[in-house]
Amino acid sequence: MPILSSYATRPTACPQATPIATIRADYDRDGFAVIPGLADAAELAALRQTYDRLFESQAGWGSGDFFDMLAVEGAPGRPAGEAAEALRLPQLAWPSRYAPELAAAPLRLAAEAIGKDLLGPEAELVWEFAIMKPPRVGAPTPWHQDEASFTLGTPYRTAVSVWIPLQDTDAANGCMLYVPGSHRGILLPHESVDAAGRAHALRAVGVDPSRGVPVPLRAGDAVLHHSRTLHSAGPNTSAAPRRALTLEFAVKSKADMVRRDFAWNHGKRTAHAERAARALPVGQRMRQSLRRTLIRLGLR
Ligand SMILES: O=C(O)CCC(=O)C(=O)O
Repeated sequence: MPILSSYATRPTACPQATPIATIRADYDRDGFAVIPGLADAAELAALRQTYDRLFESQAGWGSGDFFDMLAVEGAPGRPAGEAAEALRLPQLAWPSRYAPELAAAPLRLAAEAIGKDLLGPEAELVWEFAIMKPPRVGAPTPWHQDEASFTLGTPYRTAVSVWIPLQDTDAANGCMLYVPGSHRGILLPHESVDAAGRAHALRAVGVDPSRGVPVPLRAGDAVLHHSRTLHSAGPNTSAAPRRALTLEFAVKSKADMVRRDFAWNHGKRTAHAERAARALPVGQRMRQSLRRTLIRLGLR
């Protein structure tokens, strides 16, 4: 595959940027690769302010984009209307909807260049989310493979995620952990973190956590991973928030469309997906449902 561009065109971020060939070799061997110097300090400082504004205001709650990955909204003892309880793993999907400046951020363009380097020029951003682990109570991110979340109609089977922390990350505040080489193994069965499938997060079944390698990063560095690579992140025991942005890239194609849901996604009805459905105009909701039916019947 041709090397199209390089994030090394951003000399202010890191004068010794790693050549894309090294990133590719690490990624092919391990299923993840560190990218030094993806973002510069000023960009990260501005982004931290944006995060704090978005998470404090719970931007995107009504449209279902804001939720706690582990919580079961509406369960006995939990408020139904808003995330008033202590959040332990809040996520905001599509943060650039709420902070449009993110769409043109230099770190996003640099990540996209790497996505295209690895997957080809047709690769595009397919998913974007922000996670904030609150100080002291931020929960671990369960072991999972991103592929387990690809639901019926997802127009790709493989994706590359670029994980960009907005401050230093280590074992104390929840750095990423990866099982090297797991992208070449099978997709493990997964289960919802709550038995009724109301919470967002999935966890892989049968993981040996001792095989996980922690990947601490300096602010400005990033790490990318294959959609089958087993990964998790530790709790945040520090006194400061741990903020991170994930940008996922893939090549969409009809031939690669997911045409059957995985068993663990069958009964999944998350509260935030219900909020999202309620926020959609009826016509759009009906078109979505028709599309899913046609895919299921093999007519699309
Ligand atoms: O930020 C985290 O805690 C986890 C992120 C993650 O699982 C991902 O980017 O795929």
